[in-house]
Amino acid sequence: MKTAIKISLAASFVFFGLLVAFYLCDKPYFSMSNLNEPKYLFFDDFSSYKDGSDGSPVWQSQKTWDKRCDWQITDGGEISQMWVGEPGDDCVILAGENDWADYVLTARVKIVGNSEDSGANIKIRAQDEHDYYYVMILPYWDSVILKKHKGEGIDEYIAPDYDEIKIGTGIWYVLEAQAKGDVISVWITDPDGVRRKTHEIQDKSFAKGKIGLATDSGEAYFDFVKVSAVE
Ligand SMILES: [Ca+2]
Repeated sequence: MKTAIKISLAASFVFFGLLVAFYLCDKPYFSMSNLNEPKYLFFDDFSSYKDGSDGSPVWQSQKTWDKRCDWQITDGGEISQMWVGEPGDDCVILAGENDWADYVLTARVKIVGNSEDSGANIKIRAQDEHDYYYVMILPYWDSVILKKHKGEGIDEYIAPDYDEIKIGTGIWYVLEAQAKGDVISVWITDPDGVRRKTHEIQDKSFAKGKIGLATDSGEAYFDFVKVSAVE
């Protein structure tokens, strides 16, 4: 009798464990690979998508300036965007939740091509395709830029550009954009592993919002996108 109870208890645990495992596997922000990193609000290394897919439904490509850009998961397990529009066009893709407030977004970013306008950026506290903070790297100008975008076509500098770095093309950089209260901070890590703080400013425009990736007049790749809560 006791053995029978033990066996049925064990079976219940196994059944319940499987249920939990299946539930977690189904969550887009909670792949089994980040079970060891529970502090992430979000993690994507793009390894779980089919080549050529667009990252949906986790990532939502935005229609900006009446145009929706094509984003693609490449066979390297990165998400990329090949620019096909006019100079100044922006391709934006968003993920995450509207109520994320204090967090740091980390992403690997690589730009291919080096026209005067070509750049890539990561966005924090995004309300929609037009309203957010963003951190952009521009290889032609060797600059890291922190800006705010409010409404269609309105771009606002909220901090001086950081120019004390060489931004190469075809090379991975790690960008970190942090929002904590009204303080926005930015770091960049170069291919040698040197991490520099490029910005720390105060701004109250956006208190919460999603994360985003974008290209400006160029082709760029993004990988290892992580969002960690900041206490
Ligand atoms: Ca990857």
